[in-house]
Amino acid sequence: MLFKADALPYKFDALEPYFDAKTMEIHYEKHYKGYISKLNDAKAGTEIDELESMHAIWERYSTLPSDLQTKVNKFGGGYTNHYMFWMMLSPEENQKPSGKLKQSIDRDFGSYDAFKSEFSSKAAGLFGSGWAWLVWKDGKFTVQTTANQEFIGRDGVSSPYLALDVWEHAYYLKYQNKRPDYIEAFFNIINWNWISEMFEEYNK
Ligand code: MN3
Repeated sequence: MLFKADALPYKFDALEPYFDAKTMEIHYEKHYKGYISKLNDAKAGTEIDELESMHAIWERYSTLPSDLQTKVNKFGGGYTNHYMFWMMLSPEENQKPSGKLKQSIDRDFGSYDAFKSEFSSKAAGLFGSGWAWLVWKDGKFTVQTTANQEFIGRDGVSSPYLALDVWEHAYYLKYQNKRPDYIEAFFNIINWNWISEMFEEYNK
């Protein structure tokens, strides 16, 4: 059972000028596909080789031998995180959370702007490579970060509703060392319409 890259729901240049086409192309073609190929190699011949989704692999994660866990964490995390990241971006600019999602963000952070400020500062402050997340757990939103490709939902109880890749490969061509500028740009192209629908669906 070989995993394949999911098609991007927009073109590489669709997120310009916020995310440039060259970065999107390298990120998708080289980094994202690289994680999938390494995951396929890592799971070949193991107990998870016949599982048909990352969801099924994460459900088994805690029972796996530690060397396989390490590989799933790196490459399965790279696959899962990037898939979420692609889906949470949209060429339709300047969307905002709506419905239950907006209500919950307002309740847990005070306002959208307060949420954005906390998310941006934690993403900017993350040392080295990793991800920043808006996470729903036990009926409450928080902002969390993870190192390298660790998937925040690996514990089975944390549900990510926003994912931001803060590895340098995600922004260095356009933004060089200015990670805060990349984070600010990201907030223009978040697919809040889809995220709001997803939140509504999972919290009926
Ligand atoms: Mn990346």
